[in-house]
Parts: sequence; C-alpha cells; structure tokens
Amino acid sequence: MFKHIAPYAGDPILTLNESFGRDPRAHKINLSIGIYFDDAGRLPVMAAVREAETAMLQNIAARPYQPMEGAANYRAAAQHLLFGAQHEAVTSGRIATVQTIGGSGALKVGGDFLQRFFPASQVWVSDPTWDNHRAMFEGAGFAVQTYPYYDAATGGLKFSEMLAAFGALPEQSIVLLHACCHNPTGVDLSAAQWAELIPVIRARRLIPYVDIAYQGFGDGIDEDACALRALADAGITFFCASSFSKSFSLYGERCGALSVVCPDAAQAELVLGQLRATVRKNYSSPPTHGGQIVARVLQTPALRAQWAAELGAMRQRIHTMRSRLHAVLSAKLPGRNVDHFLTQRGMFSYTGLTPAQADRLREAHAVYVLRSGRMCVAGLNSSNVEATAVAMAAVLAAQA
Ligand code: KET
Repeated sequence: MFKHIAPYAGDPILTLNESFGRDPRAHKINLSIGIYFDDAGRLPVMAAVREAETAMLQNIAARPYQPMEGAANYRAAAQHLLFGAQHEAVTSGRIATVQTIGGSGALKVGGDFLQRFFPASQVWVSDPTWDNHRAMFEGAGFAVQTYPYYDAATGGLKFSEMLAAFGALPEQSIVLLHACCHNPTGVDLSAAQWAELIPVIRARRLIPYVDIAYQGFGDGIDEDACALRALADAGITFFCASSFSKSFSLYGERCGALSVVCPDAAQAELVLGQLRATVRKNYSSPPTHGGQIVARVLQTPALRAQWAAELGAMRQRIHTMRSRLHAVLSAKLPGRNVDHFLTQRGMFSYTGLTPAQADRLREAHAVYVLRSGRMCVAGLNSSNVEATAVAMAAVLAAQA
C-alpha cells in the first residue's frame, strides 16, 4: 500500500542534530541546531523556570481543555513582553494573540489563516532564511519567493537591494521578516534601516509577518523587540510569531504565540475568532503546562527579574564566545576578514564555509555546523571554542 511513498530525505537541521547524537567520537562539538548550551555544554534549566515549576507542583491543578486560543494569562504575558504592557496597541485591545505550539505552531496557524483570507498573495522570505519557513508556507499552500538579504562579500546586509525589492512587490504580498538575531546569518537591520523600510511596507500595502524566536539574545529583551514596536507605532497591520523555546530554555514544552496587530479592537476580535477556528481545525487547543510556567515567571516580579538576569548572562556568554572565536580565527587566518563573527547577532553566524567545507569540518574534526555554513555560536564553550576555531581555520585555509 505504501510502496509508492518516497523516503524522507531528512531535515537539514533536525537530521544533522540526530547524526550528531549517533557520532561515537568523544570530542564531537554540536554547533548545528539552534539550542543554547551553557559553558559546561549542558542544556540549562533556568532557575526562574525551576522555581515557578516547583511552586506549581506544590498545588497540582486540574487540567481541563484550554480554550482554543490558550490561557488568558499566558496570552497577556506574551503580548506584554513583545510590545510592552503600556503600548497603545496593547492597551487599546487591537492585538489578537493566541497561544500556539511553539513558534512553529504560530507560523503555521498564521499561514493557514492568511491562505484562507489572502489566497492570491505570495510569501517572500529573506535569502537565506530558516529552512522551515519555506516548507511551512508552501505547506500552507503559498508560492514562496525570496528577497535579497545577506551579502556574502561583506558578511552584512544587502539593504538597498532589499529596499528596492520591497518597493516592487505586488500589494498584499506577505513579507517574512526576522525581528532580531536573523536565522541563519546573524545579520539584522538597524533601527535606522527599519525606519526606512517601514514607509515602503506601508506604501506598497505589504503584509509583514515577523518571526521573533530569539528575543533577548541580541541586544536585550526590549531592544530586540524594537522592530515590532516600530511597526505597531507606524499603524501597520502585521503578524508576529513568537517563541519561548530559546528564551526560557523550554524547547520541548512548545510555548509560542501568534499575535496579529490590527487596525482597531473590533477587527482584532474578528481576527481572534478566525484564529480560534484555525486552531480548532488543526489541533483544537494548546497544552497547559509549559505556558503556565512562562506566565508565572513573567507575571511574578521577582521571577521575572531573575529570568531577565539569566537571559542576560546567556546573551553575554554568546558575546564572549564570539570574541574568543574571532581572536583565534584572526590570528590563524591573517589577511582574511573575520569581523562578521563580532558584528553578527544572536545564536547564529554564517561562517562562509561551503557545503563541502562543512562536511570536511564534521568528518575530519567532529565539528557539526549546517551545510549552509550556519554555526550555532551558543554551542561554543570555554572547553571547545579553541578547538573549533583551530579546526575551522584549518578547513578554511585548506581550500582558500
Ligand atoms: N523561528 C525561527 C527563526 C527559528 O529559528 C525557530 C527554531 C523557530 C521559529 C521555531 O521555534 P519553536 O518554538 O521551536 O517552534 N529554530 C531552530 C530549531 C529548529 O530548526 O526547529 C534552528 O534553527 O536550529
């Protein structure tokens, strides 16, 4: 019955991460998947999360189905973290937010909603983007195109080409944007560049779809949300998929949110209704536990402060790893500019390694980066950063 089914070729991120798990070499280094590891190479349980969960376990609550849109306290907490509790869009009730199964669930619920109400639109993603963006929007029934973004020659942004491309898009094109810590390149727009892009988005009547999966890993919790707030300030109607997987180190709990910033509260109510219907048709309602951990941390001032401090330390540790990687690479590769490792932001850097070089790094040195050349800087630590830099320098020099 199933003989005609093609074997699954695997996923460029998840399948490589699985291969890492099976690699018997003791000195192997995992810089493939976007997961933050601590300086001992462990996946952290944040103290604020542990404390909130411990308190929850003292008084185990009954578990009815959640509403289709998720828990009210979680939805409010997510909205406040993204936009600020006092933002006019929040206080005027013009943001429709639903709790979703991770940031991925948010992207898919929003994709299905858009396909239903804007079926003639196409989706435009940055070149390159997170591999799953294309798969998800194609899966929702859209044609997916790319706009210019990463400049391999400088390790920076092709901003003028990007701006020109946006200016030529058909009305109501859906433009997928990364709020901060661009995946896979680590290259973000500056606040000044957002200020130039937003009027083009408005003039062309585009539909921005902003993915924010790394809030707090770039420059700070509020700083990393500045693009969202600027879009809301400008009165743009847009979609935002957010995730707590990384910022709470709660990957397996699948905590995300989809927020649609609407022109007014009445439209937000209509949108919320259809988002509820979309969820009902997919998986009915989201799970309880992880969302309640997040809500408790964000709504308990002492826990929230502790969480922000822990996230700040994670961000700092990534900056330190960037400096140490840069120091070894610039010493070992004189004449080659490796400054992009310092300027790129968040968990990822684009190394400039070709697929063949990434294979060589993995096969000869047991250092795992994606075949696109993306490395997860958050997988580096005091014990492996030197070895990684030396191996990378060797591979880069061999084929230079
Ligand atoms: N958006 C972006 C930009 C992103 O990098 C990820 C995960 C997600 C959404 C998904 O979030 P979640 O809450 O886990 O559903 N990225 C890492 C893991 C993965 O590929 O699934 C990664 O790029 O390695």
